[in-house]
Amino acid sequence: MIIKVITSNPGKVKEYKEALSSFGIDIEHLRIPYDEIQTSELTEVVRNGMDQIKAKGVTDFIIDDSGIFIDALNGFPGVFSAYVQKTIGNRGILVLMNNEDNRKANFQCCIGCNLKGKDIIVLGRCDGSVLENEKGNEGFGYDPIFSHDGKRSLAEIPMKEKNMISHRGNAVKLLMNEIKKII
Ligand code: ITT
Repeated sequence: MIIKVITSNPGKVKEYKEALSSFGIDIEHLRIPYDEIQTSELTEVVRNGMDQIKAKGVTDFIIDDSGIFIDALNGFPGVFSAYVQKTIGNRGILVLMNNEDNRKANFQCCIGCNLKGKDIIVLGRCDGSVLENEKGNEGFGYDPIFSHDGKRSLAEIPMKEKNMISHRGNAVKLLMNEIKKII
């Protein structure tokens, strides 16, 4: 089975390729632009994005909207994570977190999957913390400043290991439970 992964983010493509191959699913990467509506819910962004893509006649695909939610910043940047990464980046987040004792944060990944005429939406989560400094060269985006175990950043662990514990890896597990019901 082949599923189209629609994203502008090459880091996500690599992770889906690895995570889905263990379930015998191949991916085809497509870049199809769609608007991300302004809302506080990742699931709403995904639901609306799926409708836009289906309206173009595309089927059997995955889209993914993810974000980091930092407790001390009342969940910021959350759904604005892409914009914040592009503007102030990881360094800017570390500045906002300067002298902050509560480093708790969670990463969330919402996958919208259209398969065999059905829509599936799942939300995976990874709890952890914002590190004091950027660490590691693996991964992408916020990986150098987010840690799931309080020690290593997600950019310091191999992708296979990241997929075992990450928001995206957890979302893929939930997705596969649903896919098994329809194939
Ligand atoms: P698409 O919407 O085209 O898929 P994007 O990079 O804009 O790509 P998101 O809006 O989902 O994707 O991502 C929000 C931000 O969070 C963006 O800066 C990503 O690089 C970052 N991000 C997403 N998943 C991540 C992960 O697993 N680890 C670290 N950063 C991540």
